[in-house]
Amino acid sequence: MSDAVHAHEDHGHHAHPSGIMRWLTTTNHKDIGTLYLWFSLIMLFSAGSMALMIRAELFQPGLQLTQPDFFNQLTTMHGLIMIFGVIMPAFSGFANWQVPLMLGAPDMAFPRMNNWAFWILPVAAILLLSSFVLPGGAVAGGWTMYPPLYIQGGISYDLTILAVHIMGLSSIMGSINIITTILNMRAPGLTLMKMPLFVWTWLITAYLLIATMPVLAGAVTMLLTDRNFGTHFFNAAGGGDPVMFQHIFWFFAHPEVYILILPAFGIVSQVIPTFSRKPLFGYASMVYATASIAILSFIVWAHHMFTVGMPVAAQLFFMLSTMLIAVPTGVKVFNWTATMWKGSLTFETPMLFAIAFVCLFTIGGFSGLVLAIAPVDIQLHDTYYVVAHFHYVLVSGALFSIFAGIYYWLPKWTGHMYDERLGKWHFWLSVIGMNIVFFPMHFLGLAGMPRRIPDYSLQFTEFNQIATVGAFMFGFSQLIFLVVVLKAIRGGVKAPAQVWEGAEGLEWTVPSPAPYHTFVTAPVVK
Ligand code: HEM
Ligand SMILES: [Cu+2]
Repeated sequence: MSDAVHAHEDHGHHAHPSGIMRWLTTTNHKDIGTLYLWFSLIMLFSAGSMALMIRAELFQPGLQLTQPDFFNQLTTMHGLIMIFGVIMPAFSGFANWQVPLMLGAPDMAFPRMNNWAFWILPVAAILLLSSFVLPGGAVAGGWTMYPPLYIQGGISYDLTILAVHIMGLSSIMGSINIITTILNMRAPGLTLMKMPLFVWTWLITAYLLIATMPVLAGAVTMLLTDRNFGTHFFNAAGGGDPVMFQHIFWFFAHPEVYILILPAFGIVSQVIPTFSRKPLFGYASMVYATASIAILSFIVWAHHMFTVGMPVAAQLFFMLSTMLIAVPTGVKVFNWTATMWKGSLTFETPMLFAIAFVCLFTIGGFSGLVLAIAPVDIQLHDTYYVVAHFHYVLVSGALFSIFAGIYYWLPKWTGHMYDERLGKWHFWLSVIGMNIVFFPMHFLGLAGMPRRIPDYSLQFTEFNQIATVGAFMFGFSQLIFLVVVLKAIRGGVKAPAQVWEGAEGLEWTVPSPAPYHTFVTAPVVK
């Protein structure tokens, strides 16, 4: 009894450790958000340099800089790290910083689990990156991990499976935390249908993660036992089926692509109303559209495998269900446009990235619809057209929304305004560079250039050269972003609590920088 009382008194406000121990042991949602965001930025530069090596090799036909096997390691690790190491952790960083602030909650529901969810990520990153120096090099079978390649490879394949398990565990812990926080820790009066859209999109994303990460874990565990323990799940010689892997993998990975985009929809839905000085058009329809996209994402997976040979009825089902996703997505694009309609618009950097998101993500959505047409996809599958598609949705979609969100909330996080002039330079160089890299890839794909090859036929040279020039332009302009962030951390014009004139939400009621502990007593929302 007295022990319990003692323990209760002890908990709370003693001085928290400083230096490295502050970060290792932190249970503070803002610290953990910052850790996620820095981790993501470091991974962006490491996977980004792999992309530049890939593009440098592809500047000319023939083999210049890399051997084919190393080239395949670069494309595989680039994809794996960009998805699991950059986009997902960045969104977790936003969730940690913003969900409690937007809900008027003092912290996340499970602060210690929050600490674990982050700190196992660098372990996974080290497993992945260090495999470059192991015998046989890093994994080279593509981020999609298809057998038989993934059954045949060396030790790095086992390490990658372990890394995928760790990253999945981190996502599940993060999601449990986010769902519990949103459902239980909202300020009095903040009903679900009053929540900021960013919180809504993360709530739905967290459910997607909990539903699909175990599927991925199952798939890679079966790979592991096929590799090491004599099972034959995916080995045709032993009665297994490699196509079964593709079904299991894409049952995870198509919802996964929405995990990579729903929080982006959330960020853009915060930024556009602010700089339009109007409330979001169609709030409720945005919530329902997000939920519909999430539900539909479970029934379209085989659009990634039209070429494996499936009954016509199945082809039709997956083609039409995929096209159905364009309806709620169209609702969203309509609502963002309608929010801007007759608003008093201003074009600060967050808004520029958000507008670019709406325009360019839509291009990616359209090329997705083209790919969804089964007979067309049989021509375009595994060509550069697919590469163009997913970079439009992931770079000008997910990544641009992350930039929009960083510029939008950086003054709240650091207490300083970022350098608007440098921000605009970063925006324009990124948006122009990005289109120079990826737009020509549509033409390359239509002309038949396969993806994942280090060498190509002569007729593809010009578009590849253009793409490589754009890639270096895009890549190096990210250094401007790094400078902007560092400058804002070190100083600059002091940011007021209400950073943006038109912004609404509880995060703008606390000072900038947001104090270490906020909403110790809950605000009341009317
Ligand atoms: C209207 C929405 C969308 C449609 C109709 C669509 C459709 C498709 C189809 C049919 C493919 C398969 C192409 C092939 O391999 O032959 C594909 C590939 C892909 N999509 Fe989408 N998509 C949409 C949105 C998205 C979004 C939002 C993301 C991510 C943020 C995304 C990421 C990807 C990726 C990464 C691949 C390539 C997977 C791989 O083979 O490595 N897509 N998409
Ligand atoms: Cu898909």
